[in-house]
Amino acid sequence: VEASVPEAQREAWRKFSAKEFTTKDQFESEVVKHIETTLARSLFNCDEAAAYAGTALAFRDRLVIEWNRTQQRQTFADQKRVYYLSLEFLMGRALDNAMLNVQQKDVATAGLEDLGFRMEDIISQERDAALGNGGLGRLAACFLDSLATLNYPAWGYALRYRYGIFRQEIVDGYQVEVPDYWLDFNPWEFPRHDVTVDIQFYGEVRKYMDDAGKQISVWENGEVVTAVAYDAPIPGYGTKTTNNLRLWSSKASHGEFDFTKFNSGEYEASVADQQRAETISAVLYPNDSLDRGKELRLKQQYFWCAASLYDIVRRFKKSGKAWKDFSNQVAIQLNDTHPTLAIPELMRILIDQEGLEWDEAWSITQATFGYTNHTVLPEALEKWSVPLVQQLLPRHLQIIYDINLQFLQYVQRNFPKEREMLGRVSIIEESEPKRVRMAYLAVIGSHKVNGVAELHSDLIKTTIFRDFVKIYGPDKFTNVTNGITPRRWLHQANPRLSELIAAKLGGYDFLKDLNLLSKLEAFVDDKEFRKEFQEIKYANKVRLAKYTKDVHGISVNPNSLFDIQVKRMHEYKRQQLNIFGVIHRYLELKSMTPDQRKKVQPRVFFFGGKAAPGYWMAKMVIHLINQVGKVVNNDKEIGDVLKVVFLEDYNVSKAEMIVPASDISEHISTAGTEASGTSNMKFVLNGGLLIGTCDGANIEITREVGEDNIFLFGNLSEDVDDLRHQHFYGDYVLDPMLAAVFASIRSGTFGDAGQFSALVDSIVDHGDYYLVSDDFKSYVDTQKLIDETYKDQEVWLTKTITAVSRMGFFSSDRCIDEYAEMIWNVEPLPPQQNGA
Ligand code: 8GP
Repeated sequence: VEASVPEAQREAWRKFSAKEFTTKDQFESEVVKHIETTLARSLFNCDEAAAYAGTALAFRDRLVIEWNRTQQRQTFADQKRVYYLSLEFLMGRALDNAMLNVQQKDVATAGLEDLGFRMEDIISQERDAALGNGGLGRLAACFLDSLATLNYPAWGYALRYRYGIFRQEIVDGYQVEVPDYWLDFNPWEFPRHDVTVDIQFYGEVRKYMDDAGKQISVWENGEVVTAVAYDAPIPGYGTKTTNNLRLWSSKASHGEFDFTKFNSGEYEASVADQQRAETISAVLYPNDSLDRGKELRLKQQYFWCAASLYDIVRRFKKSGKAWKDFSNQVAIQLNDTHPTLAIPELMRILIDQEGLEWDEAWSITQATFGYTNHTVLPEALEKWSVPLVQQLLPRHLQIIYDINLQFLQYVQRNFPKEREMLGRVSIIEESEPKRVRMAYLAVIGSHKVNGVAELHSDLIKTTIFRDFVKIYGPDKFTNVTNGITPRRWLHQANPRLSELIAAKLGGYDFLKDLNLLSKLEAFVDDKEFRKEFQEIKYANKVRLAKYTKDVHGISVNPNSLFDIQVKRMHEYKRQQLNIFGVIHRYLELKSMTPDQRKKVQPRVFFFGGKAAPGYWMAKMVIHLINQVGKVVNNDKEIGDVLKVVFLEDYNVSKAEMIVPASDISEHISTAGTEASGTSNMKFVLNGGLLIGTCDGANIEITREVGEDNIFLFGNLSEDVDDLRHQHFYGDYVLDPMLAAVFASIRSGTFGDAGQFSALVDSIVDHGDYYLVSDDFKSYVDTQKLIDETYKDQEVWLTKTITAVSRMGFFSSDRCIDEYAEMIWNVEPLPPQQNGA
């Protein structure tokens, strides 16, 4: 590696090299310097926003020092790196995380107090980086935290959306979407105007024979858009390793706008190109599990894949190694099928630009990629129309056809008697128009395919990828059960619980080795510990109750059982089952005498989550929840016994407040539909119990915490097909309690019944695809059991403490070690003691 400063002058550099603050005074001096100079403010006009900015910049400087060192170290060490390609990184806020990971929050808290500010107020000034929809994006964010914490040389690659996931407002009980422009002030990103890549679209492919008689393909005459890199530092916890998240932003390739057109009076045309280019990275698609096949989305995917691969290849080529070493230096993980175009793109680079033969290029490609599947829902599986791909990426379509040809020939040779299989496994679906099945391309182009929880990984092998298991053998398919970072989801979200655990275990090692939590079980009968544990839960509930009052104007009693379901709104996640259960409870309460009602366990049902803007049914459920809340919360007869709250605009930073406040949280998807779930893990880790179906990671959570410490209900995934069949042939009876719920909705108890008819009809008349009726009784009975159990607070407390102590398995650190060993074959690169 070439250094730009000659040896003789380096002494001066070393002497004046930036240093990290370690004391309160140094911190304050950094903050004040930034407020006075970077922001041009003073003590006379420093509001909380400015104090946040100063604090963030002080910490940013600190991160940058280690970030630079980490990148140098990784370049010198020249060992294999991981590249995590994800269209979504749902990061949330960065400041609190940075302070805790570099272990300087206490210093900063004291420093800010000196300067006249409260840490809480400063933290809450930051906007969430909401570059994701839900689970998949948040998982990617947890993985970055674990990769850095475990010292793996790793980069994330994504798009720098100008608008993240929309902000949700509830107006008259309906969801309204508001754009999330989050880049007004973002101290965490570094524009790299010198790191750009020109990305081509459209055009055509010219083929010719070169002098040696080899066929050459040239992709030419397209439109070019420039990708500009923006980098963000990702600090590990308790390590100096600070990795990089690179986000690509799109801009017109010829700079600002077309002056020739401008000068000749075509003002609008002169900026049109520029705007078209910038549109590519403008907005995150807000569908959490529906593929709409829009051209702009395909453009985003290619733009991001091509820029990232160019970057990765450029870095590899600097090392001067031979191509056969590529997959020893580079592991690329495809987070769902969104980055699948990286497969034909790498083939194009290797063949068209680097002149490799097909077979060698293909074996490098397969050895480089791994693919993670996050869903079996058919509507979520990406399929791009062939004419669209032909037009936008003509050379890639040829390569995809070539990959398919080779693959189908292989299948034919090995399974000569199974001719129907060819049509089933072809990358090209013979529909009208024909479509490219991206999941198949991802499976074929990767050396490992993984699901995200045991049940899910088994299901993909017997459903969507069944033929591929036969073709490649079972070893290509594996499982890595999801996890969460205990730094954000325990230490940051629930500092008092983290502190209590540290006090019992003799330090914070458990944040790096979550299995140490098992030692907590020894304190399950410790009176003092139990008391503190319970006090912390209560304080967290008080905080959520206060928020509910301040923001939504609804008073809730923190002594009630807090029941929470927060996640994207989707029929398969069955928020409708929950709200129907609430209505059933309300009807029961109404039929009781006041004395009987007094004996009922008071409960607050909290809901939160966004619906995709075009997902009508999900929006209907939001509306029903709000309508039920309106009726129930204002019913004097009911009082505190039942409350219903819809928490507006659920996001990562709100989750940090909501999760620690649960007694029960709901993870009640139709069995076989939720690949894993990750909030289930967060809730248990924070001392809440689950009500859930036998689905996704709920099953493994049950195995870890024990059947006594979770409330399972409902039909099993192996019975789902039969039950659906029975619905289809009218061979079933609607659950009578549910029928009563529907009667009350239809009678107008919750407002104009017409608006909910589609929701009710989907269950009564249209096959009840998500089996709400089949699971209703079991759900209601289990909720009763929860009420009974909760009445004995000592029993409840024992369950929650026991469950927390058994959650070690669900750290995302465990996931990353599994990926590293089974899929990537990479080693950590810890910083040296001397800081080099
Ligand atoms: C989610 C799965 O639904 C969830 O079960 C799982 O825990 C999570 O991924 C992480 O593995 N899937 C998505 O969030 C998803 O498919 N999002 C689409 C927007 C791409």
